[in-house]
Amino acid sequence: MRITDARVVVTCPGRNFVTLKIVTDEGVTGVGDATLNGRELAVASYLTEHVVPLLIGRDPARIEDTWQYLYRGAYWRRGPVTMSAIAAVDTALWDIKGKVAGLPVYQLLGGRSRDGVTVYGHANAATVEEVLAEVARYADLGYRAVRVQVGVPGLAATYGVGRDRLFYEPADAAVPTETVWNTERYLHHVPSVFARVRSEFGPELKLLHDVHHRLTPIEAARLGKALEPYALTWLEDPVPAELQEGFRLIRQHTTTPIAVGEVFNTVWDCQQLITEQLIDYVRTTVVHAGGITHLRRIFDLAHLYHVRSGSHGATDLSPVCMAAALHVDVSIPNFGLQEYMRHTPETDQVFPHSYRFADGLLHPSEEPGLGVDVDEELAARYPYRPAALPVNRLEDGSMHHW
Ligand code: EZ4
Ligand code: CO
Repeated sequence: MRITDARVVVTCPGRNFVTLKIVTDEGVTGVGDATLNGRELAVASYLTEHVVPLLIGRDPARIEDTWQYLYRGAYWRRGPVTMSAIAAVDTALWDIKGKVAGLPVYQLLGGRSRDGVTVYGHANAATVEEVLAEVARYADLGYRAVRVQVGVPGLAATYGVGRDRLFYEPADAAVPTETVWNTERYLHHVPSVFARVRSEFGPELKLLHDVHHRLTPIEAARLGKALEPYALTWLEDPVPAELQEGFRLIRQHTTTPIAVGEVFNTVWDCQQLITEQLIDYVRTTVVHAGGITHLRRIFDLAHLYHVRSGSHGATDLSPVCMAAALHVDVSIPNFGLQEYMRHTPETDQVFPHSYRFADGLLHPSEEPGLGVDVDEELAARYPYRPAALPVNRLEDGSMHHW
């Protein structure tokens, strides 16, 4: 079998997605997500100009060799653009291998380790009263885990508090929206929110919170300590993670579990975090961390150090990524949680898929391969629309982390 074609599909059914579709001489095709929020066309161009020409004529069965060829062959290693492009190729090749074998991809990864994939939903609201109603809605839908983000009094906009209830979408404008941040107000407010949520919903519901890289280690340590009575499942991205040893200070001060990694693209980004047991959940995912092949390498290292998976699954990761993530999630020994933000009906139509949600769990497709596709004709009806993620400033105008 040989690869005869590879097409890069850019589409905007409500938000932008980049998808690679690999075609073989035997008519078997595979898909991979290549979406990098706010930088979509950089990956599309990397694929079209530098990767697709190398794929034509290759044996699609050689997944590991193709991964190494694209990683080492670029000379310029790592980085989100390169690794998202490699991820798309890798994911599509796993899809093809599953279809050729007549098996869902999770069977090729060792088979099921669990009945289903526990996911968390997103309760976002401006006020505490509203967010309690949102948490209740997710609990009613059967969710066993909920991430809680709430507006901070005195701040016009807060990360994770969307304009639309069900479809939170931060990439909202061609030129980044500017938001304003105040750490003192935030640190003062958040513990009181979780006190309310925990007392209302009891001990069983898993609660999570995303700091979105906005604190320093000592501030994060203070927040982690303040949240201990409310037994969070994780505190996410407490600080920017370029400095991996920065997490040691947080660790020394709090038993609140720490999750990080949605912006990581290789195992090297979390090597120290994992091997020094500075985190509890690693949030790397298929599309941004080099595909199924490399993600499994990260999770295997994590498993040695009691670190569990907690893959990113926001709406900018397409149903193709979610389909692939579920095959990994259901098969690995150290699965923790999977983020799940519902896509809009338009997106679901462009990416027909057969994974399904029931009782707080997602179930991977039982079809051969990944069980997801891209409808290229429908995709063409939704042209690309430039959309960037926001930026964030302190009240004195200083650039801060978003
Ligand atoms: O801001 O996916 O945990 N989820 C998140 C997301 C990210 C976006 C970035 O593209 O932090 O909402
Ligand atoms: Co996050």
